[in-house]
Amino acid sequence: MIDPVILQQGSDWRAQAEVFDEIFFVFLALGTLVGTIVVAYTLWNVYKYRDDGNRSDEEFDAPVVGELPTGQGGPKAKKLFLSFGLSAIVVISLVVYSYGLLLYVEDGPDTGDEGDIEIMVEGYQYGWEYEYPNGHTERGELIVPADQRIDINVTSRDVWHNFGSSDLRIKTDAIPGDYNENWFSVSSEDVAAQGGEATYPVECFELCGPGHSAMEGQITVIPEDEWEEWYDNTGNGSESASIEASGLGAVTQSGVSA
Ligand SMILES: [Cu+2]
Repeated sequence: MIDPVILQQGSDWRAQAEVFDEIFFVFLALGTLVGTIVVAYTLWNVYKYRDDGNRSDEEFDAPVVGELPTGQGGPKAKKLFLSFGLSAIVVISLVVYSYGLLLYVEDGPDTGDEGDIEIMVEGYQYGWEYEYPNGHTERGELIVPADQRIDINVTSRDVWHNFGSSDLRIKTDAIPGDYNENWFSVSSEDVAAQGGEATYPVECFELCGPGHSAMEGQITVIPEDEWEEWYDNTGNGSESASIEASGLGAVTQSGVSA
């Protein structure tokens, strides 16, 4: 039942949490390195050019307001342009690097011909309702399979909410009349590591009324075969039959579009 191509692709997929953790680590490491160099160099200069009372006023080359301390092409100019050049290279590299990763986060992994599972998420005062492609609805707990890209289409039936799960690093505005898309994917390794059922708390991240802080939900990820068994028993008989007949492809074909 499980397409080997999907599993193959699934192993290459990276969860949003992994991508954001990597970006965070790269920025932290680089920031620490650059910060250490800058602070150390500053302290060294503070010591080197300290006022020990032996310097005469004529020698002192004080900075002039409104002028870059280029020293007319001397060693000061080299240092100035070296530091400008290095900063530009570091900043431009970081922009290109993080923009590339954020494009992946925006688009999500390529699911090929298999499509993906699209679930409508509707916020209300105070809770979450999920609608599966076969029309089955759940409240509070969103049950999804591992190794699949799960697309969520988030909206609200009353006021502004925000559907988010910190552990999965996803957060999407829920606005009445508007549909915001996001995706997540949990590997079967993660599910196995959590004892066959991975759970992630869901919270509302937009102050929406007196019940806001209690507006919680949960994303439950179970192995794909278990999920298919569960999913086949939801919805009405005829739809379940068509899913059984043609596999998961049929599920995604009938995906909710908005
Ligand atoms: Cu809310």
